[in-house]
Amino acid sequence: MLITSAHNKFYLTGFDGTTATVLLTQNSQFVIVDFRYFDQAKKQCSDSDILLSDDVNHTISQRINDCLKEENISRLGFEKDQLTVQEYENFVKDLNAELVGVNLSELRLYKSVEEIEIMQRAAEIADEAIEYIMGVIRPQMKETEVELLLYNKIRAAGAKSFSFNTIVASGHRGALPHGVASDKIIEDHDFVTIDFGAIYKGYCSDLTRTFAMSRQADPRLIEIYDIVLRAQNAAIQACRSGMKTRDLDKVARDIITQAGYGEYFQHGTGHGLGILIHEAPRLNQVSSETLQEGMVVTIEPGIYIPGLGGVRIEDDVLITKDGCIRLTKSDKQLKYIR
Ligand SMILES: [Mn+2]
Repeated sequence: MLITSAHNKFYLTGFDGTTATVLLTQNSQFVIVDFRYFDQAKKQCSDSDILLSDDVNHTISQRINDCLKEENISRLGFEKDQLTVQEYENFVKDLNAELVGVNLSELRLYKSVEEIEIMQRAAEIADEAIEYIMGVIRPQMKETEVELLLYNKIRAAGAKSFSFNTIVASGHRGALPHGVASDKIIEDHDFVTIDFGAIYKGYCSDLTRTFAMSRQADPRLIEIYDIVLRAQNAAIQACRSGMKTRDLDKVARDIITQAGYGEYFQHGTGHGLGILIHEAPRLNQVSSETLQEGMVVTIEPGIYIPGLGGVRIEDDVLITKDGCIRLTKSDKQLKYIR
């Protein structure tokens, strides 16, 4: 099996540099790198054989072909959802094996004890950062200023970066489910939704909190907050090993629909989380996976009303036999900043 995606290379070998090709055979695990990454690969991939490539006599394809020949391999799997057409054509032309497309999206479904420990810390870093922000955010700040404060906080706590472009959506921008931080000034009575995460030791957290800048916030948003919180808590209460992902989505969706806001909740209730911010399983109305012990997923219902604003509340949970354990633990009672 040829591994070309950064996330699966990291998962399988520990290599987190930008350029390497990984080859898994029945007997061995090869990491093929050029001189820039040789020392790094030696250090990070202690279970692998490190092969040096260059542009002339030992190209990546030649290195792979040597291994194929050595182990008498005629069929080689590749990640069919991860190669460009150009890269695929080059491999077909250069490699002495039949290429077989494989989808590895289920490879990282179940988290090990070590992975869960790391993800717990990634979640704690996000918890600490949102608590800090709620203490320092003030009217007249730009959304991007809040983003920068968050960034400095997670970096100081040991995170490598955000796990995706941070959403800071205040006032009417709260109606944008993916309203990344803009130049908008946060006003005295805005609701503010912040959705962000930290990458810690290669693993993502994903946390959303919505809060009010003052008690004079729009009462319709305060009502919506209560509905979203009930939906989110109900889904957390309901989730357990053996449950169908679409049934979990339905728990949150039914509460929002019964409250009359179904048409304003158009995304799924959550998604798997790990090395990637979005991975298997998906929690939405059509997903047919089954939750199992060891999966980590987000639970994040929301209501978004154009012209008014929106509310989303998100936690990361570890699925257990009888329920789930929350990895993110920030308080969810509606907070008024002033
Ligand atoms: Mn999320």
